[in-house]
Amino acid sequence: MKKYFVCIGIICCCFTVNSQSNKNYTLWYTQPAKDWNEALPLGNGRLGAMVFGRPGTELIQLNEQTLWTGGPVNLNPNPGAVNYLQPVREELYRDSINKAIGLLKKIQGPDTEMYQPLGDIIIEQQFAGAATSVYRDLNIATAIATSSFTAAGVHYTRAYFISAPDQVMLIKLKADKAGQLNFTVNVKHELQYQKNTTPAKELVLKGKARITNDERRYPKPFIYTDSASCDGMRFQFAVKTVSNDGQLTATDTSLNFKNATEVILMVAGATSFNGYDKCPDKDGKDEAQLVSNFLKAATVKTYQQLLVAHIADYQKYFNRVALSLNNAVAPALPINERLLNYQKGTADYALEELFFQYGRYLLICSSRPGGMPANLQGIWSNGIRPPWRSNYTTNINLQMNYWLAQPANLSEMEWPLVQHIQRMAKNGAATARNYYNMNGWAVHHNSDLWAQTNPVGEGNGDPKWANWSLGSPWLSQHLFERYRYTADKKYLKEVAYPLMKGAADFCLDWLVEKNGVLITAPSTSPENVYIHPNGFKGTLTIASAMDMEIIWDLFTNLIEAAAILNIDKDYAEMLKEKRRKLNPLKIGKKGNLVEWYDDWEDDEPHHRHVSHAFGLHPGRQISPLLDKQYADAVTKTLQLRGDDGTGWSIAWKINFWARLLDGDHAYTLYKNLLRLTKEYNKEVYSGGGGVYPNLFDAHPPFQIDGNFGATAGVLEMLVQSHLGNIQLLPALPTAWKEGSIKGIVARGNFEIDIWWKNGKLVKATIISKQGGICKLSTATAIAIRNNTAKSMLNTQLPLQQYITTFNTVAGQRYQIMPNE
Ligand code: FUC
Repeated sequence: MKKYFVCIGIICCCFTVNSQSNKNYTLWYTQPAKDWNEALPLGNGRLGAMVFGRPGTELIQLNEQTLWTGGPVNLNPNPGAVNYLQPVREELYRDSINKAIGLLKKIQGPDTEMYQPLGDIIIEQQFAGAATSVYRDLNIATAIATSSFTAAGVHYTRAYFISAPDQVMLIKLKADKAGQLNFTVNVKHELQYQKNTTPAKELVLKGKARITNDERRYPKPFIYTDSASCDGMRFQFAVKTVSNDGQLTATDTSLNFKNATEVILMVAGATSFNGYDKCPDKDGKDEAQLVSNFLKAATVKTYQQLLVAHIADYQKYFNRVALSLNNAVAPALPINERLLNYQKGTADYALEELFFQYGRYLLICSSRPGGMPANLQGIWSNGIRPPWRSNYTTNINLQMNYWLAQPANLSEMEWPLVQHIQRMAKNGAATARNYYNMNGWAVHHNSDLWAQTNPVGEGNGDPKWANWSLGSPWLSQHLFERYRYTADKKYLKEVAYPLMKGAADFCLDWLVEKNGVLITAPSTSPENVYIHPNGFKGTLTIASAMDMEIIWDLFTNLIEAAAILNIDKDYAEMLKEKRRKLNPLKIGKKGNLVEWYDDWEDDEPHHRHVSHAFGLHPGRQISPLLDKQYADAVTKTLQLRGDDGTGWSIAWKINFWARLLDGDHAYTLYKNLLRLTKEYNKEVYSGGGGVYPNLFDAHPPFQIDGNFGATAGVLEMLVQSHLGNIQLLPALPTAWKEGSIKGIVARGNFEIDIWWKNGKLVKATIISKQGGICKLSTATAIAIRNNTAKSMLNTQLPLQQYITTFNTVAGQRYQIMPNE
């Protein structure tokens, strides 16, 4: 990449993209956004905005990452819960599933809180005649959105970005003829709020979130206080004018600009959130002071300085990875048209590149060190009752959000997840104790800003989701995988290992020995339903395959971690023994991997969850490179589940097929995900999982996990390292004949660039960040420069692979060439 002086809309600046990738990285449209799913997302991790690009009534919908209903978690709201586990088990062992379900509902606590929008900015622009040449875009290489239109011979342009270094949003409006810019700025919110203008002509909106979201007990209007001890979270945002060459007047509730040529607005927002264990009201931060500090600090700088700092900060992360497929050039069409053409079969490799990078863009914009993890919608949500509360759902969704972080070279962006796990481990210890009288820490189906961990459902939730209890071991996988990628032993010792051990303490208490094997009871296979041979439909089981695989994964990771840290030898031996006794995975009559305690039929054969394939991905228990029998069984299971589903389900399937080393099948799923979802598409297909016109993943509704999961899937197609060796191009689709990936990260902290042609490796380079042994696995023999590497054909593997082992020095780059 070279340095370029580039103009985007009305912004000119020096930054490092070439003009082709600039085109490839732009989502653009010739219509304003009709609805939220057409608007374009901006974010700095904390502050988010959806920009509609409407000429007359522009809408900028704002979010702040910490704005949620509620307050600190009540850790023991259901003291009787602890008495029910044994009765549940007894009913379950007798196959009286309905009785077991009834009793299990008594081990439930409150539902989670809800993520809330920060409010709307409305820019009412006056101009003569109709708006023509309407255009809007988002450039994900710079994280800048623009919009423009022409009216009565005047060309109007706007640009928008949200700065992470300066914590403010900038909006620049411009007319190409002097004095033609006339508009009013207003703000609003769906909750109760106040607005005013200050003597400095800042427009301020102040509001308060509900302390409870419980609609059953508190129907509309919402109750803002339900206990004397804590009130809901305060929030505030302000719009300030930082440059204006026309006349500005302020009413009590709006700003009016007349006869201007260029106006620059700055937006800052904050909440009173002061930590997951503090009342956001009486112990809250001073949100007004925060807003004022952000504005004061940023207005000292010029627009150009803010812009340059924003681009430099964003590109520090974004530019680490580049994907090129078949030398693709983006066609000169808006994204919505490209999506429709693509679905009809027109190849659009540039769209495939863009969608891959969009996942990275969204993670950089929604998950920054020091902040919260990306929730079900990242940070972008416009309803006060968002789908699934826009919370953290831990039976797949939160984890999927972070699969890409390490291989996509965005390690920093995963830190909010680690910190949230630390908070959940604290609350989860109380949950394990208060609900089950067990050790360690437990996380159930949902969490939120307040790090809630209890089984949800409030006594009415279906246990197939509400009582799923293995969140702590699954989340612990991320703790260990972070070590595997970064090779940071200090982190492993001080952060990951103690948390993983706490999760294992819970699992060790949760497991029960029955007929010589260890089982979990009660157990579910998240959200799926079986048909029992006796004819009834059930959700509760014993030792679902997923439970066994998740616990296998945690024990395996802990055994490895103890060896790496050279500690806890006896403990590791005990875990090995427990792992050996886990109820074994079974192969069913259709050749499938058995999901339940026995080989029962599914009520919904194409169910979106494929929980029992956990051992294939994200686990590492099943692989065609380890055991053909189980790999064949999981392949059969995936065939039975089919290639459709909700957005995240399709995204998971990309990863599954990549792990099965079937690049073409993984690619079929990637293409399925790039279908415009049903509300925007005349071509009807089942499920509706796909994308919206703004490339947000459609569950439907919008759920960001499918975006992140798809990017992770492409990374799995190009490099895998979960089994210890680094596999170069393990699942390359036939259609991607020629291409390159630069900056992808493999476990061991190796940063890799790969070039291929006609489906074969042409060259690769590997930078060793940490030093140590590098084990490469390739389809052809290779030679390595800069080392005395040994290359040998490993005939033990079921698929013929060349394994090349060599020692690396930290900071060195190694060249890999096919040895033909
Ligand atoms: C799980 C999934 C749903 C949805 C929700 C947020 O419950 O089964 O499909 O993704 O999480």
